[in-house]
Amino acid sequence: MTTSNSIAQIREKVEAGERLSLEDGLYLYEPETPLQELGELANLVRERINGNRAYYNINTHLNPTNVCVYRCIFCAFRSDLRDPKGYAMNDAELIERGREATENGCTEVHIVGGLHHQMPYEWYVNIVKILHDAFPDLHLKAWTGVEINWFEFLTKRTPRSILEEMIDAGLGSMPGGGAEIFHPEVRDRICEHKADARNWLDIHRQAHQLGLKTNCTMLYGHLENSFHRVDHLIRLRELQDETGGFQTFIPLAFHPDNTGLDHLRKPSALADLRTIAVSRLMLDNIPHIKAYWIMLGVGTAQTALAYGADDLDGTVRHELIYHDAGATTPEGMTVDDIRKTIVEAGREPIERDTLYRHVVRDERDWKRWSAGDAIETLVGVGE
Ligand code: V47
Repeated sequence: MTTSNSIAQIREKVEAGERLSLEDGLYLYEPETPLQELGELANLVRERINGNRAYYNINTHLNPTNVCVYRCIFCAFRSDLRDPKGYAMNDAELIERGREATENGCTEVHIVGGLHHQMPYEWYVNIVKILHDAFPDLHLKAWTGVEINWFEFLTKRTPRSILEEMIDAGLGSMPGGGAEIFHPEVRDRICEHKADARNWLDIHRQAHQLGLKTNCTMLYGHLENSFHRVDHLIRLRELQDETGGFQTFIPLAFHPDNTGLDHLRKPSALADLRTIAVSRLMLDNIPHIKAYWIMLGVGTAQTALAYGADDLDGTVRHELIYHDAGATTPEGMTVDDIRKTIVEAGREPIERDTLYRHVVRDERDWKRWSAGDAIETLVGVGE
């Protein structure tokens, strides 16, 4: 791999489909590297892989508890065990959320939460099992690598056997959270106690070997520098070379409110676009880059569709992690809103399920949900 020191050299590599090096990534992160041209290159790769399509899904978040043994410095969502803000859902509450999700046309429930001091491993298995048994058509995208690592601690079992049991219970795939920044210079300062890079990557490796698709993330805009970010991207790229199991990369912009880092400012829109574009160029083997509108704001996420992103995530209900940290975006978007956002960006809106199969449904359904009604009909999956 040769190293480039001009955008023209990087353009040549990108046009030839050549892989970018660590040094190329660092160059792209330099403030002097023109964002406009970087965006053009990322857009070229984006269109090569995903054409003019821009994906969204109809989904909801479910955070079964916010009580957490860990104290990650960037997290505003967690609660101490005895804090009045702490909660843990019971079975009836979980089922009610599943019912609400199906009534609103959701194809996916995104389940992550705290690592509760008192809940046994069986409590987490039961969450997947009762939702899957009651709503078998809902795809359950659940548990980050950090949670699986906690279950290892609770059970003294291997991640493989835990993942196998979760799959039997109804787990459909894994979200990408908990990756933060892999490099120990940063990880040890923001979340020293939880799963390290090796643990996180190994859990995703094993999930992929068991046939589960997973996502991956990077939390940026706190104590890290561009070397830590590019190093993070390359570690993900290496695992993807090995397994091919990552579907989507989601760069997560740090929101400082109510966190231990509230003296920091959240990344600017231009910094967000640069990270999206660098990610698209460095991660040449991960098919999708998600501009998570909840975190970026609708305007930046919409712009990101021209800077390498091809997915906006979903309609999203009940998001807490970002809203506790000061996100001012709405707590959900209607299908109508999300489709208009995509069309306005000159892209073709495609509803997908969690595994990126196209969902074909009657337009009247989502028009009705957009007007706030519940529905009865549902979903066919096409290619
Ligand atoms: O791991 C926590 C991040 C992640 C803050 O896989 C914060 O499709 C910013 O991973 N400011 C959880 N970020 C969310 C996540 C995710 C989101 C959307 C889609 C998918 C997917 C995954 O949120 C955590 C952490 O990296 N986070 N606190 C904060 N104050």
